[in-house]
Amino acid sequence: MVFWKRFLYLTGVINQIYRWRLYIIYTMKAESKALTASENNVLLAIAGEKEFCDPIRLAEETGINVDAVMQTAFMLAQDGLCEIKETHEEYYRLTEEGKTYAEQGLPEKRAFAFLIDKGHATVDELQSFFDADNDKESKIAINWLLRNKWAKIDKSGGKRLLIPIIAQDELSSDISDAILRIVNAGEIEGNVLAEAVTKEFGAVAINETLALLSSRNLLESYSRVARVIAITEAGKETIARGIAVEDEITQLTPELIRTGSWRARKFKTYDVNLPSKSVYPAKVHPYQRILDSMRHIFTDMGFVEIKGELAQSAFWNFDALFVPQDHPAREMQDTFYLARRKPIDAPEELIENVKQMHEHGGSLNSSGWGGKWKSELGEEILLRTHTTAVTLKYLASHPKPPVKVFCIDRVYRRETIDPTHIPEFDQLEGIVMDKGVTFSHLLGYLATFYKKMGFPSIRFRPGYFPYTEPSVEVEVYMPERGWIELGGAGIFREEVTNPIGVQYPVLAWGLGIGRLAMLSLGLTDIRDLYRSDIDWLRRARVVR
Ligand code: FA5
Repeated sequence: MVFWKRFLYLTGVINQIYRWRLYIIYTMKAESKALTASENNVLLAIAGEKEFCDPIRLAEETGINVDAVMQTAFMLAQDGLCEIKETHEEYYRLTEEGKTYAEQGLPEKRAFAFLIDKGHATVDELQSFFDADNDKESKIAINWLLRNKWAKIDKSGGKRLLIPIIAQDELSSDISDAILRIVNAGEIEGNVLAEAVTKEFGAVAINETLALLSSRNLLESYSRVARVIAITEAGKETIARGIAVEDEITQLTPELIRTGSWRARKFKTYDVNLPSKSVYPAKVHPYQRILDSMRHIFTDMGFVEIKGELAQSAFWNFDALFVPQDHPAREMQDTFYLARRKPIDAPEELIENVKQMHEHGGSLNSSGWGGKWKSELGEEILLRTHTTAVTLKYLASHPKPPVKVFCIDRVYRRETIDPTHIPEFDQLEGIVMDKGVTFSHLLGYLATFYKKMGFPSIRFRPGYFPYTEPSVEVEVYMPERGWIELGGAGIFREEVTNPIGVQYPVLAWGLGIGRLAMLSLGLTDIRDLYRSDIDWLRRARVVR
């Protein structure tokens, strides 16, 4: 009994001692954590510097490349052995056009010197001064001469005469040429650029000129991260204690696998959270991705995609859709017409039906639009103003139910350009024709589509289109912008379906894709979709 008591007491003590040993070994190991050869190398180099130092300097000292130095420094910083400070610096470089002007001078400056030299010049003379065959530069020059109020146009003598309105020496404080020249020497950091300009012109503000040159697409700015590194107290202590260097494998070789020696070796771990060099792999354009997802949504709902001609007859674009021949949308100022006509591309009987429908409502209980329908107006060729022309033409050649098709394509309108209007844009058109389809089905299709596109809040407002009854306008809600109109929809009137031989209800919609894409990509200007700004493209996410 006594023996067993002693035995248990002793094992308890041994156990306790063993635990202490583990504890002692563990804490000692944690305090003098082994470093890899390169960590050791970099830490010693950092310790050799009096203050924060540049990774390029450390690379020179250690013989390790800069990226590897930074990577190693991040590892050391994670263990608290060094500290890394980051600053973001603005850099500038010239575009191709900027480089041209840096060498030749800005067009408006050259034009101004020419005007001062001659006293005045006609627009044609100025054009010949630049390039008689290409008026791009002379147009830029005139635009900026007038905008800067350096010259004015005088039309009194029957000719458009450009006359300088300031003296040559008033331009001596203009720093735009100098900025282009300085940046042309190579990419340059903002403060260095400001210093160089100040040296030539004295203390001047350069930000406004930089913004102007950027908006003219002559100059690009981009941000760079600068990092500096310094040793910490913990780093100094580690060095003082003596560093245990441990060899880590960074690359697995066939040799290591074949011999099995990898089992006894330590591998360098990856830390995916460490900052790394940005790479910009090729990816599908964000706008194209949106078009593709729209296609998927409709094909998933059982629709088939169709295509149609870009140049349509006015007959299919307007008349067959029961748009009256004196409708304002048909005017030259709204529609791009081609300078030719063609016989209407539809069977004679169908043309006759449309004519009857316009003149007196055909065989329907409708009065039509009255007056005389002129086939020559239907023969005009135009760039389609909506994709409804495409679905309607398809319907006319497929009058038997069911029809469930969609079309994603470019349309053209003479528009004043602004952040939500452009003259070339894309529409998503769709129709469903079948026995028993109703207005609720139409609203259901649209609500489903917008929900799948990431717009759960939508509303329908009563609308008007000459070819649908009832008609609605579809709006989506954006928290920071309110309700935005994205498309039109309705059920085709019998005045449209009867002449083409369709006997069942047709649900139809035409949605603006550009506006939807703009909202879904967080843009505020529809034109940005087509500008392909390289920084924006790089930043655009592939997965939302
Ligand atoms: C139409 O084009 C009708 N054809 C839609 C339709 C089809 C109604 C079938 C009924 C049945 P609207 O002109 O409103 O409608 O244009 C539809 C959408 O295209 C607009 O809501 C808008 O999102 C977009 N859109 C119109 N003009 C422009 C433009 N200049 N730039 C960009 N998007 C535009």
